[in-house]
Amino acid sequence: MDVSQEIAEILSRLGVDKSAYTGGSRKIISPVTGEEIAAVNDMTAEDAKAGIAKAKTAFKAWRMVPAPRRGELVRLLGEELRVAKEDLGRIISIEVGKITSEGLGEIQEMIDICDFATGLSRQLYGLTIATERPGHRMMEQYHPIGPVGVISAFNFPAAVWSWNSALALVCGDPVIWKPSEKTPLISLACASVLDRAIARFGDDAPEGLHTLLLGDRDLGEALVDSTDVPVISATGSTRMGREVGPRVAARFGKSILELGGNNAGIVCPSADQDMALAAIAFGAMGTAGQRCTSQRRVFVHDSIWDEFVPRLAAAYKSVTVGSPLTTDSLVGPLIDENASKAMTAAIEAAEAMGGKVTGGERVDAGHPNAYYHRPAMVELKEQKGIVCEETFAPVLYVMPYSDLENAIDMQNDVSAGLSSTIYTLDVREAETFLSAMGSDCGIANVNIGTSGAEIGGAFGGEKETGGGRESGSDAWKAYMRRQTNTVNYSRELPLAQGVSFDI
Ligand code: UN1
Repeated sequence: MDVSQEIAEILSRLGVDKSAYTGGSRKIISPVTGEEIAAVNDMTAEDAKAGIAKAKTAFKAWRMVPAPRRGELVRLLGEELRVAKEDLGRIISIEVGKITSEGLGEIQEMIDICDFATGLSRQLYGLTIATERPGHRMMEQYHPIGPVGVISAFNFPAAVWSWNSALALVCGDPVIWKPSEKTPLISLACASVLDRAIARFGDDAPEGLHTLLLGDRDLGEALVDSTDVPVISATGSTRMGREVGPRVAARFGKSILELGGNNAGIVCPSADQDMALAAIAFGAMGTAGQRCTSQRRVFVHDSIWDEFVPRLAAAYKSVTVGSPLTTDSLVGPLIDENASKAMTAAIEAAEAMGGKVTGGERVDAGHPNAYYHRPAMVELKEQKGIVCEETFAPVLYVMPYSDLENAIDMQNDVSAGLSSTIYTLDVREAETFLSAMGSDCGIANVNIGTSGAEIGGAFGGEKETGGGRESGSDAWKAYMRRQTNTVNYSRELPLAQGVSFDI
């Protein structure tokens, strides 16, 4: 069966109407084969406006549904995702090119956040705070804030939506989703799965609780500029975030930005080298280097360079590159020709700086319009030029260091600040890396890779990564408005700070 037929069967099984993905003007190409697998109609800015208006009405009802009851909807979504896991994972493999276990892993991440959010729905706590005035009580509470606009990227086309939606829904907020124009099919499938959960949930889920906007950037712009969408959660390039952030701020909206990464690891003399090798292999070559958490730089201590770097090069030579739909491939295709060109250009730039390249060449997987590359590592003497930029492809820059403080400075000396890691068995080195003088990233690990974060932690990073936090910990607070309440139950009116105002 060819992939377009398979996609059609899966989508119909998931309840997606055929008219949604056939006969439209936007051709959807599978990176696996380079063939057209669907043709989707773009929506218009008018559709976006209508979606926002519906979400605004839905908000009025949804905010009054008790949070634990809202959690029940997300629990049902988790159940539906469990049932649809294989199908959804397969769509991701076909539409984005992730290998099977990574496609399924992405759906597992969605199930996990649903479990998290269901529990969270009973824990949207504020504090009670001691007041200086007698006969008074002070507390804070969190209230639903309004429709949340979610703008997501191709590389985590479903999980990023679910991190945002599961939290937003339990927090009492409708969601309007503008996915990448490269991934409408998994978006349609996710919307359909959520509709199934809503149908089981019952009447207290208002119409307009979730809206999918398929199409170009004008749809995203409608969200970004609307005062009816108080929160915009945007995942994508720093270039995109640079436009979104100020526009949302200009209307005093809140944005949660999850942008680029240029994630590094440091391999110390005491490192468990087998473990470091496996972690770097997954971090740098996994998902064909197309995660924002992908490892792009590694600093290897001089004393172990000659032992470690050849082993890494051997892994780059032996990794299986090929169709993600077969079980033995570890590295699938790049998303499109542009990604392939960017990869080649980065390698050429690094070579021009004297870099020694292993891998990187295009691999013939029998599909001339699909872009498979062997992952590349480039050994360099120092960090400069292209190394300081994020190239969304599997290119790893390998550089030596002699002093840990200097390695930490180099790792921090890029504009992005998402993820980072250190491989060491030395507690002083590990703790230094995690300390105030250590990694400046939102994620800093010890003896695991830069990618593959669990949903329980807050996910996001500093500097040009945008500063937003999604997913676990207390990231939910960004989806609610905080209110401080002071109640006077006395018969006096003492003013704060001892001010007197007698009339
Ligand atoms: C992304 O690439 O946008 O840590 C998100 C990870 C995943 C999420 C990546 N849990 O790699």
